[in-house]
Amino acid sequence: MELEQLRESMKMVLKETRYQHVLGVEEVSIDLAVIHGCDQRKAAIAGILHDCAKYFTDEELLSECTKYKLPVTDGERKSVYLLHAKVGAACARDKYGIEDDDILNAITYHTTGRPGMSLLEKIVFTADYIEPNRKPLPRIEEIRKAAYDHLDFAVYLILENTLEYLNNVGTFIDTRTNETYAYYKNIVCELDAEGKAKEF
Ligand code: DGI
Ligand code: FE
Ligand code: FE
Repeated sequence: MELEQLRESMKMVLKETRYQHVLGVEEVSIDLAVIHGCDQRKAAIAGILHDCAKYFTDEELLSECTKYKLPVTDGERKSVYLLHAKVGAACARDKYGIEDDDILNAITYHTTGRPGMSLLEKIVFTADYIEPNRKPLPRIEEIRKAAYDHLDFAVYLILENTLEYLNNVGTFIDTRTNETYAYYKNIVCELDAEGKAKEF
């Protein structure tokens, strides 16, 4: 499918505000792809489709998991909306004909991240958080700057914010989110305060 067709499909299945978010993620993903040397078309596709299952109800998400034989973790059972990421990837393949594993993984891991993400995965994870249509989030300017200068540092800051938010709300935190945070924290411990690699 052409990019415009994918956008049209999203316009049909998402609410207007969510559709604007998707266009924002597409645009920022392309920007980050240019800056960090990633495939722009893949970034655009992943950006457009990352929330394609966002409108599913909990029941639908669970039944899609059965249909596509997707395993459901304990964390996902407690916070079923987390499944919009992996169900989204299954739909991207099944309904929108996406076969590229890197794009599908970028969709699967856009909410929790995962240790050792590919460049495309980090781009979509970050673009999802910093796109201009999101309502203001703490330290957003610092995170936007980091996204352009040092992507791993941006991923770390996003996870730090997300975990603080989830802890404040008292929501159950998925093991994968904690693992991703620990992994990127370990990486940035080797960076200085500006997010630049320390010289050894
Ligand atoms: O779908 P979006 O709203 O664009 O963004 P998203 O897919 O990153 O989902 C964001 C929400 O997911 C946000 O409120 C934080 C939440 N989240 C991230 N990691 C976890 C989590 N929620 C739970 N319960 N557990 C997690 O580990
Ligand atoms: Fe999402
Ligand atoms: Fe999103």
